[in-house]
Amino acid sequence: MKKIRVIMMILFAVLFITACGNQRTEETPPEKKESKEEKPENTPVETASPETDYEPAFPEQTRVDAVKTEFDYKTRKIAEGLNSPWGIAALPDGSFAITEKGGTLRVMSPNGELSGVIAGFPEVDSRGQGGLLDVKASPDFAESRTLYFTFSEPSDEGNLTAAAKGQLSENNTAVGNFTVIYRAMPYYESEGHYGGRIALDSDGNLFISTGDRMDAANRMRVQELNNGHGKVLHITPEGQPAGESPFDQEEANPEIYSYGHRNVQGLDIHPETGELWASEMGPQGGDELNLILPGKNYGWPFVSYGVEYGGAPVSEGKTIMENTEQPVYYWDPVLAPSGMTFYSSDEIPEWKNNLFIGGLRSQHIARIVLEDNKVVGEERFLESEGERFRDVEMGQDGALYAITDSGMVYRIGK
Ligand SMILES: [Ca+2]
Repeated sequence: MKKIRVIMMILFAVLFITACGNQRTEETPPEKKESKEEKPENTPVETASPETDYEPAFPEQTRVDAVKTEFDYKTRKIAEGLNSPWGIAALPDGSFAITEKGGTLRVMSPNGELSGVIAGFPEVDSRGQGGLLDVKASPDFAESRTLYFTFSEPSDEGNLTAAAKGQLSENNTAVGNFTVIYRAMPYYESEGHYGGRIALDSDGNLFISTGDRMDAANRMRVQELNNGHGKVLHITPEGQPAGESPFDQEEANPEIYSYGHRNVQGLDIHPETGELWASEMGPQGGDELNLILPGKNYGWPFVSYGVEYGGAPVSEGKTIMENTEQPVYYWDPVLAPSGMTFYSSDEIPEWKNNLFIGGLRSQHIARIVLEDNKVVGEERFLESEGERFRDVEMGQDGALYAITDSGMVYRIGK
């Protein structure tokens, strides 16, 4: 009996202390905390109402449970003053090449020191969403100094997404031998939806994304295989088709790898499976994460989880259609996903093979945890900074480096 009384007293004491604790939290206004502490597990990171009534095709396709990084990582701003940076590429010595939309390049040292402005590129059409876009280092960069670029190329007949290569001088002051290797024909007069991301496969060939060029009048081109709009293209360093066409059609351009894309702004290869993944800007709602397989149709403009700006349905308002691929994941409201990278380092083990995607409108970096090609967790980084994250890259040191439209570089890592 005595024992039971003691246990009862301890229980009362615990209850009393807990109640006092609760009282205190109710009275004290909640502190502004980083989102990683705010969001409990087993609820999605997204709490805003969706912009559409569409239902996902499978439960893990949107608003999966939040996850929280346990590792004690640090975030800091390491550089500022870039002029509308668009693409950041890790170089083998730990430094980075960073494009500026207006048509210039900078090199940043591992600790954030910026080189002078590297000019001398051909004219780019930097109106609207155009400009000098992505940059990637060739696998043999240490010897060849070759960088690949995408840019919006102007002409009398409109503009287009072009891919090029050039050699960065040893002293990081110039890019020589600048050569256009591919043009996503035809020219079209528009200031938007260029796509423009580059990913390199294990053979050193390039995947290049292109967009639908923004006008509804041009949209159907993305469903046709005789042009370069709204595609993922697969080309050699010389700009030739890389391998056999996945399409059994005479009229299909042999460099087309996949089609039916609205505006792919992020591309990277999964470090273990070697498969290509893409982030794609949707309209209002319906931003997509896609696993890109050769010869597949990603549905735009027939299917979308978003609606037109203003709320009208896209095409017939369908989210599922035969012979089109479902996104692995979608965001509604939009993330406005831009550049992205898989995390392949051992430095922060719990991030291994996770995807980090820069968000423009959402103003955060999304961490996406994948298992068997399904999304099983989402986390937000740098949510309180109020920045549009244009591209994310993993450095040689296993930290993440993100560029913002306002010209800053953030480092997230040990
Ligand atoms: Ca799609």
